[in-house]
Amino acid sequence: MDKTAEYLKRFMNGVKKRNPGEREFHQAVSEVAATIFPYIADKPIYHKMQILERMVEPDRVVMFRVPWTDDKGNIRNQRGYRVQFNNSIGPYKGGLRFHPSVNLSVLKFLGFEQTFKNSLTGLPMGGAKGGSDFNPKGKTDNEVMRFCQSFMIELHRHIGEDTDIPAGDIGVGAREIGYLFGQYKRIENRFVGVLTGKGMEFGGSKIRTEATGYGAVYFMQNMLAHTGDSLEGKTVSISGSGNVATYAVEKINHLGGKAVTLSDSSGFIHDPEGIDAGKLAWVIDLKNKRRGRIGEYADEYKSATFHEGRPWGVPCDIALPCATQNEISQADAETLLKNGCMGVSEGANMPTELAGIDAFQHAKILYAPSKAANAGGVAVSGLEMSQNSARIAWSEADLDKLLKETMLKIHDSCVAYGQKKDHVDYLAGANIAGFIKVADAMLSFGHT
Ligand code: NDP
Ligand code: 2IT
Repeated sequence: MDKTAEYLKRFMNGVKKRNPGEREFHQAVSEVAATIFPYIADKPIYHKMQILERMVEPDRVVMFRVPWTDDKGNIRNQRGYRVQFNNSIGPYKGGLRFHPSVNLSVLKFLGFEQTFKNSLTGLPMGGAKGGSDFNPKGKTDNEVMRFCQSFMIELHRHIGEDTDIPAGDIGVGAREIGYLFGQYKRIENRFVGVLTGKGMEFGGSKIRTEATGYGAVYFMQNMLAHTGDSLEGKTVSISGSGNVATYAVEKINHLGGKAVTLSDSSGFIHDPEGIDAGKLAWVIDLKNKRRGRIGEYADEYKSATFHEGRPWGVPCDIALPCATQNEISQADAETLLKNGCMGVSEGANMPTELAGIDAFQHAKILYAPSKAANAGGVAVSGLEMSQNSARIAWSEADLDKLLKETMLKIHDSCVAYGQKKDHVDYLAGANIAGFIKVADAMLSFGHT
């Protein structure tokens, strides 16, 4: 084993020992460390100052009880979290996830990834993530409101417009952000941009709702353009049917591709005729208002069929995983490749298992890791913060232009650090480009 491989192995053993049982966190660190160790092999200052060792330790983890009362009058208890991972380049920034699968490992992987992602955007934002094991599914609006209010009673002491600015993620959309913001404002008696993803009436930004899905498609468009290709006429398989997935479909349609799948935790629909604007509006209403299951699409549109499982067996040119972590296994990746998939842009965070990533990398397809591909969401969150601080509101056209420019800049940073002899390694490029800014800021601070 060479020296770099040996350091990497020792480092990962240490991470596993210090964070027992945190499978998702180990996975995220391992993916990053495998590309950073070779990069810093000839840069002793990063070793001497223990930069990577310090980067894998969150600045702070807050865990708290969230009691709330359901509509029947029963007292219920959830666990709330905020993982403030790294504020070297700006205030903590990252979403809140409400899902029964939320635990410390999941939020630490998300906060760690967020630190690199936010660095890639070029904006001054540190990394954080939070949330709860609360399940909004099947709850009434009043129950969700009472939960959000109780969650904010504790969270408010740890956040602030220059300290930590949460936003949405799985299970936290416009409704939840409204309840959370209303409670913060009431407790603090201050109207500030402490959350992003706000409604337009109270300081939200144009394009923020669309930004993650649009950005993941812009990133794919940039990778294709780099090889002289485009999205025109491409068949695209998409997972999820929430915020990221639906706006990815919209942008695929704008750019001449054909989106043929959507999914949720009950299964996926396949519509070979394509999910056009009318069908998409129906899905958005189903998910945001009626809060139904994706299978209902196949009852409404006879061109579609519903299936259990994930959509990766449907032949496609491009795959956009936009649901959740580890939704593409090694076997799924091999199926995609066998069916001719030439590009993957990760709308979700860490949707591909490590062995699946290896399969994509080995095949040298256009593979965009989540921290680069889905950075458009937090980038527009950063622009929402700027607008709030300046008390102004930019136009949709200006913000879409800034989003496009940001995704192109991130693409070009990945190329700058990931160019290999005959292809671009976007994974290494994203990790190294994200690492440098945070690491160099940490060097400036000494051992803080
Ligand atoms: P939403 O809550 O709007 O939608 C989530 C979608 O994924 C739903 O269709 C949901 O199905 C599905 N899903 C969630 N968990 C699972 C699971 N365990 N198995 C199968 N399907 C699942 O979330 P978002 O669209 O906001 O987030 C999707 C992904 O994108 C996440 O990985 C998130 O971290 C990432 N992301 C989000 C950003 C944002 O701005 N919102 C920014 C960057 C990344 P069901 O309803 O059945 O649970
Ligand atoms: O994973 C993510 O980047 C998000 N959920 C968005 C974070 C944000 O602060 O907008």
